[in-house]
Amino acid sequence: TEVKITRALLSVSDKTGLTALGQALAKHGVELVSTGGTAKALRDAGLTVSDISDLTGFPEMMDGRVKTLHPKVHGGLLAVRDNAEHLASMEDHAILPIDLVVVNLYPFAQTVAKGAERDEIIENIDIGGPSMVRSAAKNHAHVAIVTDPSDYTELIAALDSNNGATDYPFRKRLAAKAYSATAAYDAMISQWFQLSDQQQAFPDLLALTAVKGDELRYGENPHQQAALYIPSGPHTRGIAQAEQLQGKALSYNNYNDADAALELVSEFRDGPPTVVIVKHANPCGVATGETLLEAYQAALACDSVSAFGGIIAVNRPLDAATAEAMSGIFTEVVAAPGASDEAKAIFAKKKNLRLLLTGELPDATRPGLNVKSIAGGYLVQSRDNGRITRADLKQVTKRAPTEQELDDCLFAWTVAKHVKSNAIVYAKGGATAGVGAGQMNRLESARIAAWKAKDAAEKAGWSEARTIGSAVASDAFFPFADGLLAAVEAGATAVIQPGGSIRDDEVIAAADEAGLAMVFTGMRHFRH
Ligand code: 93A
Repeated sequence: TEVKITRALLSVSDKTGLTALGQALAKHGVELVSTGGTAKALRDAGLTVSDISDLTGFPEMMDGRVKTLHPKVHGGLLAVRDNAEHLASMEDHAILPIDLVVVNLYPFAQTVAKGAERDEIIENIDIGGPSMVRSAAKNHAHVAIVTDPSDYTELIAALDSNNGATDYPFRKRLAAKAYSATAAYDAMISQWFQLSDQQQAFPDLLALTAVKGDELRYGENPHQQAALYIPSGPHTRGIAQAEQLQGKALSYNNYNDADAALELVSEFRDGPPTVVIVKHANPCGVATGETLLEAYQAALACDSVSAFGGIIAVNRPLDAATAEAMSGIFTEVVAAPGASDEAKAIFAKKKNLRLLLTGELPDATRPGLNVKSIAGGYLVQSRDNGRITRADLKQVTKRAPTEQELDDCLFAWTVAKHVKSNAIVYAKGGATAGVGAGQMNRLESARIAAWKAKDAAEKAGWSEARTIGSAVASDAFFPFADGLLAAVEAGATAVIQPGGSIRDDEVIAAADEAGLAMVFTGMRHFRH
């Protein structure tokens, strides 16, 4: 079962570890044959290599589409070495045996993930590579096939301990891995082809083939089982990839809440210091400030009761003063792009707090997908990456909003996008004043948000609720004037909402009557 390697064909896109492997093979007297880029890399490292075109007698042609697709290659891979007829054919056609193939394929998934044009993606469908992999793996009785650079070390060790030969069990294992690699590669390509032209703009769909990662202690409730799955295809770096510095493993609910917090704070990636506090996947306090500490204090003041046991995300590396302030109440998770050594030391004393370092925050405007399971199927939609700027706003009331009102409108709108519908958010001075989430009618969300703001003012000892002089955002249009009137009653002076109700005229009239400034966004942000 031992096969001494005399000739190896190397053709790799990922050139990791190639030189060391080439040197090891040369040491065992193996003749190296390679395709263009691989041959160049080996030669640059001082190794002797023959070109595939010398072996086939054909030039590499058609932009490299035809390089190794030739009977001299596939005959050399597929010939059964103890079959007289096969040997005669080799003799007749001057086909040389190839005993080792080292191939990794054109980076199809990476090309999709980087958002390449269609033509470039198509060009990255490897044909010759998988063909060689499959030929060599079929003939594993005689040929070794290596498809993963992380197997080079084992191959080199095997050759060193075996006088330049491979044994059957090793070749069989490599063959199994090789077919897995080509199967996964083709599955990925097939998935991409199944997407509509429009969907192909969302490479995350390829991520639907996820692999099981950590088992979670339980699901949303203790009687439910749960696990975290990480996409095998290209995907965004998110909360699932964050580095956990301390504390016990995250639970299902922790992941869900930390994701909500990170997604919202990412809206402020290029903004001033911002802090988001989340409970049950809804923000209960969001604020910007001159410093993170200031932002944290303002976010906490919005709803200090709900913030207990909350999940915090910030858009700046954590500093000591903010970490110290956060240590004041029980917090489940803090997610930050980074943290100073002092901040880490402060949190190290809070054994139950989980500190997650995310690195650079994700781009909130990236394309992507949301997947939700329903009985018997999945609902898949592009993620809500819609964003409104000042230029998109349409003034619909007689009074125009002031600069401060406009800022507060846009801030409240951004937060409302991340609040479960029906969502009503009051904001003032770059901080939420009251959040009404998840009610079955808009009026109730408006009332709850106002009531919470009043409660917060009492707790903080302020003379009045921060809804006085605030801007209010509604994630969808006000179907009647009543929701808007509740906001007037709470003291809001500016309103931001999508517009588009058949009763817009009534709502605008009520706003004018109350002296409000109202702008329409023309975009809705339902979230369920
Ligand atoms: O375009 S191909 O499908 N046609 C071929 O005949 C062929 N032979 C090898 N792609 C082909 N390859 C691939 O080229 C290999 O799978 C490998 O990924 C890549 C190595 O090219 P180079 O050595 O020029 O960097």
